[in-house]
This record gives sequence, C-alpha cells and structure tokens, in this order.
Amino acid sequence: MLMHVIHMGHDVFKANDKLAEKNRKNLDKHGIFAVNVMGAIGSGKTTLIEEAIKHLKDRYRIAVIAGDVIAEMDASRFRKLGVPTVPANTGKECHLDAKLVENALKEIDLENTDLLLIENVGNLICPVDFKLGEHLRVVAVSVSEGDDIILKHPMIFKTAELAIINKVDLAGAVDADPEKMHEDILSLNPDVPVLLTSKHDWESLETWIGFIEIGLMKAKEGKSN
Ligand SMILES: Nc1nc2c(ncn2[C@@H]2O[C@H](COP(=O)(O)OP(=O)(O)OP(=O)(O)O)[C@@H](O)[C@H]2O)c(=O)[nH]1
Ligand SMILES: [Mg+2]
Repeated sequence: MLMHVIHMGHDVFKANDKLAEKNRKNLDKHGIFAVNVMGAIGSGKTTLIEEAIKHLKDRYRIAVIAGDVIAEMDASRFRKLGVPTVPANTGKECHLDAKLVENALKEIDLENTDLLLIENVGNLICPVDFKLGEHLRVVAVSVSEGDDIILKHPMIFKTAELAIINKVDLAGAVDADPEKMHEDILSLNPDVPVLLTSKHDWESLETWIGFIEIGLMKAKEGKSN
C-alpha cells in the first residue's frame, strides 16, 4: 500500500515536470522571463510583485498569474496597476502546478509579454515539488512569521534561487532577528542570494527589482541569439 502511494506521488511529480518543461519552452520561444514567487501566507508576495510592476511597467510588458485557493483579491490588486492578470484558483490545493500555469498561459498574449510574474499560493511546503516552467524561483518570508520559520521549512529554501526576508521594518516589534534568518538560509543553501526588504525602504526594493531586470536582459539576449 505504502509503495503504491509512493509510486503515485512520483508519477504526479514526473508528469508535472514534463508539463513544466513544455511551459518553459513556450515562454522561451516568446522571450518571456518568468518569476515564481512562493512564500508564507501574508509574507508580502503581492506587495513585492506590485512594487516590481510599478517600477517596470513603463519599460516592459508585464503579465501576472495570481495563484490563490479561491479568492481573486490579489488578482484585482494587480489589475488596478493596469497589467493583464489571470487568476489561477487551486480549489483545495496549497500550490500552483504546471497544468494550471499551462491553462493560464492560454489567456495571456504571449507575443506581447516580456515578463511573467507568478504569485504562488501562500505556503512554504506544497509548492516545493511543483515546477511551473519558471526561470527564477523566489521564496519570501517575513520577520513576523518568527525568526525560526526558515529552519522549520528547509526544502523551499534549499531549492530557491532567490530568498527574500521581508518586513524588516517590523523586526524589533516582533522580536525577530533578520540576520539570524539570513544565516539560517545560507546554512541550508550557501549560494542563494538573500535580500532583506521592507515596503517602506525603496533601496531594499530596488535590489529585488534589479534581480528581475537582470533576468529580463538575459531572456532578451537569449531571444536575439
Ligand atoms: N510593515 C510592513 N508591512 C508589509 C510589508 N510588506 C507587506 N506588508 C503588509 O503585509 C500584509 C500582507 O501583504 P501581502 O502582500 O498581501 O502578502 P501576501 O504574501 O501576498 O499574502 P497572501 O497572498 O494572503 O499569502 C499587507 O497588509 C501589507 O501591506 C513590509 O515590508 N512591511
Ligand atoms: Mg498575496
């Protein structure tokens, strides 16, 4: 029985990986740079994406996939900024998967998109095994989850390509030590870039947006080669 369940799990991941590869090829064909923003509930994923949109939308054509269990609140926040947004509701699932993204891509004008920002469902466990076809896997946590949050959820930090510790402006108020959080991330993944951000500190947001811009430039070079 246990072996049967394990095999079923492997099959699901394998099928998802295959579809993620297909999504990736589709995105590459159009020269689109795709960012998967994973992270804890309420850590500031939507806020970080909103800030990126505000500062990049005059220079790049942006689309958003807003993953949520049922609601469309985040999707409407992105739409307010004037970017095409596809809500991807997962129902009972605690993560987006490549199939949901494949479907959402059908609703996006890929010919006229440079950057795809994907907000995953707020969760630090489920999204780990489900690639979407993205080029950059980001994980965001905030100090208000407590500074032991990282070591409790090692896998998402081990597999992330960029880690963000957000709401550092609140660190004192919640007795959290952002430097400890930074060290915890590096103890799990010594090579991952770690950003300490606050929505009240433009310079910290600039580093986040700079990361996206580097990816955008690389995607452009890839398309012209
Ligand atoms: N003080 C402070 N508040 C922040 C910061 N970033 C986000 N917030 C606030 O935290 C709350 C949650 O932010 P969201 O961006 O909605 O978080 P989220 O991760 O998208 O939340 P879910 O999608 O519900 O998981 C909002 O009230 C934000 O204004 C920050 O850097 N500092
Ligand atoms: Mg959100």
